[in-house]
Amino acid sequence: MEEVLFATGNRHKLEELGRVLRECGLVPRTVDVAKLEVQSDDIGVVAAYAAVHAYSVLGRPVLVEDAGLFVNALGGFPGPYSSYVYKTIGLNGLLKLLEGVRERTAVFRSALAYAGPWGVVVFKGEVRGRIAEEPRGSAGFGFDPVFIPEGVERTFAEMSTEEKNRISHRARAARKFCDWLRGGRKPL
Ligand code: ITT
Repeated sequence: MEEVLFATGNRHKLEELGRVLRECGLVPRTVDVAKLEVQSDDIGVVAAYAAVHAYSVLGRPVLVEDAGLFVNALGGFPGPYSSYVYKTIGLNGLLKLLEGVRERTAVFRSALAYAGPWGVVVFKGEVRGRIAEEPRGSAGFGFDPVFIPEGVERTFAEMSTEEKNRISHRARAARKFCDWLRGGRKPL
């Protein structure tokens, strides 16, 4: 198993990503680097800048993920601001914004950026679903209790990490990263 640095302060992300990366022979090790957060509607841009910045600080190849929940009836809000919105108005605040709204479709998106001497590459994953009427389940983190992926009746917070990883935005982005590595397109 080879180590890959992952700059995150979120242990749930580490756990979810770790399970996928192990399948391609990698173990993520967290590093503590302040995340440079540029403003953009595109989480791929946010992740890319943050990864390049982390690489410039560490001098070693590093992964950074930016993720968010995009609610269609709210024009994509909270999207790139998901972390802040979760910390401020939280799940109940989001549910309040959707009170009486029947069109509850949403997309979870992940952008995984890998920066190194080659520059930066970005892998994206997404999962479509809808926002539940009330929070359900205690697994996972963040908006998991209110997100019901398409084709399932349970929220992400009612699933094991393994189940979530079969379909999640993060796991999908991580598998693309693994495919890229398997293609031999990187010098670790
Ligand atoms: P980093 O240190 O990696 O930046 P973070 O939690 O601040 O950790 P982001 O900036 O990418 O991460 O914020 C994304 C927010 O979107 C996160 O805090 C959650 O509230 C939400 N989110 C993203 N992916 C999620 C998931 O799989 N399940 C639940 N909520 C998620």
